[in-house]
Amino acid sequence: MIKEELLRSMNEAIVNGDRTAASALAGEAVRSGMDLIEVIEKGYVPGIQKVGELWEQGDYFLPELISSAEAMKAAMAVLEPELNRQKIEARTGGKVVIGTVEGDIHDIGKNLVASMLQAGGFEVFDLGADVKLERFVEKAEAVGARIICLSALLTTTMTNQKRLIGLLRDRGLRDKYKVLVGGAPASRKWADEIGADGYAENAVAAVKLARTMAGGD
Ligand code: B12
Repeated sequence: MIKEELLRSMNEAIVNGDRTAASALAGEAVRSGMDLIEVIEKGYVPGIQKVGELWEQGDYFLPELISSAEAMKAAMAVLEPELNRQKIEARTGGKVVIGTVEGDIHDIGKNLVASMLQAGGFEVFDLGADVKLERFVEKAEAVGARIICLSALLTTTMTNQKRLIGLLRDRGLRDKYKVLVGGAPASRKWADEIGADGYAENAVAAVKLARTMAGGD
């Protein structure tokens, strides 16, 4: 299959919630030596974005969303080991603790950011989704991370990004960590408002931002 066709098929596999096709196409991309960042950003991510639009228009319901989310995970399960193997840039950027905040189970975007950070040379400690705020701090302290990445997809849970910053401040740890926030409802304005160190709108931008943070102040 030519590249454009492959990217389009990836997109469709996610929209159709077809796990088998999603992972088979990912396998094909790996075998043919495609740029896997491009595969994720131009093949799979537009698919899940389209699913979001269909849900917003009332054309998709929860079962479709779940199938699409699973198809996305199936593709990432194939791509991730290869991304890690390639270590897109073999320089270690330091340690990052990442998770989706308490009360929020959305993890597709967070997983993408974690994979890209890992591929970008960071040592990533992924706490998963619906993570208690305490755990972010405990883990960061335990492993000696410099960066904490908080994902939130709900307007009701994004306030936990703010609470985490408050928690660090209360413990006298605020200056020890760079706190990066993201997820659909977050924005640069929100990051400024809550005193976060940075915001990025997608996984590629998140890696760039983390590099800047790791490199200096
Ligand atoms: C898939 C999906 C689900 C799946 C999640 C599966 C999974 N394992 O993640 C399921 C079906 C389980 C689900 C459940 C729910 N969902 Co939902 N879901 C979505 C949907 C369609 C797509 C989200 C997604 O994966 N996007 C694709 C990824 C790639 O994008 P992303 O997450 O934004 O991540 C990118 C960037 O934001 C950024 N990023 C992400 N995290 C971070 C972190 C950092 C530090 C940085 C720098 C960057 C960064 O990089 C990522 C990669 O490029 C959105 C619609 C939408 N427009 O977002 C609704 C949406 C988020 N869900 C919504 C709702 C309401 C719910 C439910 C409450 C529904 C219900 N009634 O039960 C539950 C939530 C339960 C809970 N407690 O969490 C609403 C939220 C509304 C709001 N304003 O709060 C949305 C917006 C849909 C809508 N318009 O109504 N959902």
